[in-house]
Amino acid sequence: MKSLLLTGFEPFLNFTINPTMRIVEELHGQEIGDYKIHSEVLPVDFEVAGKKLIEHIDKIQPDALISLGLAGGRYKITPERIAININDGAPDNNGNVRVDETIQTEGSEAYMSTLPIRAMVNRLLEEGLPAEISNTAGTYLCNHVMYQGLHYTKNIPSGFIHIPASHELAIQHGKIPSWSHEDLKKGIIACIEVLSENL
Ligand code: PCA
Repeated sequence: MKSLLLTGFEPFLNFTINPTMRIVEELHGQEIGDYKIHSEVLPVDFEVAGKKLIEHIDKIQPDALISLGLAGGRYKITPERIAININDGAPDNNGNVRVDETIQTEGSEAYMSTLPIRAMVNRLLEEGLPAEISNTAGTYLCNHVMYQGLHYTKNIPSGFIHIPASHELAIQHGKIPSWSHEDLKKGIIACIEVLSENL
């Protein structure tokens, strides 16, 4: 059986819950398609997130890497197409501020996801779950982790999926669209099944 490193993120900014955390925790140890899932939660910290990701990759030696992040305000599950070599945005959870900073001085300007993102979107739509490819992961921690993952792992499928808020988060936040936790999790399981079938 192959191994898949599945990462989520801790809460950040005014999002008091990060729905990716519960999803990855519940999927840890499960077998989906040909993959045994190994889950980790990453800090929302420009200094630490990439280093932690690389430590996990070195330790687990996964056959695939999928990172999840919350896109509060989005309506659909959105596999990301591209990560860019930029850190920029609001202060992270430890107050680090990055402005127009290069992530890897020797790295490409951008890396394309090596996940089967079109097939993932098609499967989600078949299952009645709203989905589309996103052409920007932003410049905050999600883009950072997607970029670092693609820069570091050259030979395995690797990429990032943004998800909408859960109902639990939306109740606290008050102004964002939301999905049930079960549907969010079902969508991520479907994406992993598609990856397994596309090997
Ligand atoms: N979403 C943020 C960072 C952590 C998360 O879950 C982002 O989209 O960059």
